[in-house]
Amino acid sequence: FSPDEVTVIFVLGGPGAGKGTQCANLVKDYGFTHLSAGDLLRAEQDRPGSQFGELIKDCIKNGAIVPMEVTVQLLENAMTEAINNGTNPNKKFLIDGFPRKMDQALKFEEVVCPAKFVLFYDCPEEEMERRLLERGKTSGRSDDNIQSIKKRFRTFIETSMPVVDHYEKEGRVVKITATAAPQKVYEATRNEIKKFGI
Ligand code: UP5
Ligand code: MG
Repeated sequence: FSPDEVTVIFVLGGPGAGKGTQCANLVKDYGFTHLSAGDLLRAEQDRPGSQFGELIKDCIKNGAIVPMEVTVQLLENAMTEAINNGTNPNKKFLIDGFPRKMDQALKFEEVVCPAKFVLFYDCPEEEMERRLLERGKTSGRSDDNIQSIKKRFRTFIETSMPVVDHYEKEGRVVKITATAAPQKVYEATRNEIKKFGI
């Protein structure tokens, strides 16, 4: 596909900020295809014969970032598939939880396409921690435990916030406070993206 026929919005925010929850809402009302980088990595980790299984497993448990080549390729494949199988005739994508390191951001916008803007869900750590520990009771995610959560927070502050700051300087960030109930956060999201003609 060519970069000018697709619309990409990056959806960023700390672990447990509510990226996946809000993307699900946006899919229903706007016909986006939702691609969560974390979900794609978890699927690749479990794919029999994957050469990256162990690496991904290790990174996720430790809240570390998987080398960008792996993630960019998974995203590009998923975009191509959604376009080719006809599930996404509008070629509109929400890329959730990516880019979370500067090298990924530059690479993706160079080799795949630039993002229209960045939705950034801002949530205090104590609230994210509460949500993740609650979800951890049933999620089965290897990183929903207090040790992994602390590591994820650290990676977010040290490595991923600089990406948000980079886009902020370019005037491409739509910041949404993510502490209220999901429906309230969604209303705020709708109001903000309206300004971009979406
Ligand atoms: N919840 C949601 N919104 C709420 C609200 N407003 N009020 C109260 N509760 C709310 O929500 C989390 C929980 O909170 C849920 O139980 C939800 O019901 C509740 P969710 O919508 O799932 O939040 P989200 O921000 O999507 O949280 P997630 O845990 O998915 O965030 P992460 O960014 O940590 O996870 P991700 O899957 O993106 O990445 C996992 C790992 O993969 C990374 O740590 C990293 O190791 C690896 N990775 C890479 O290496 N590279 C990448 O590019 C991407 C990921
Ligand atoms: Mg998520």
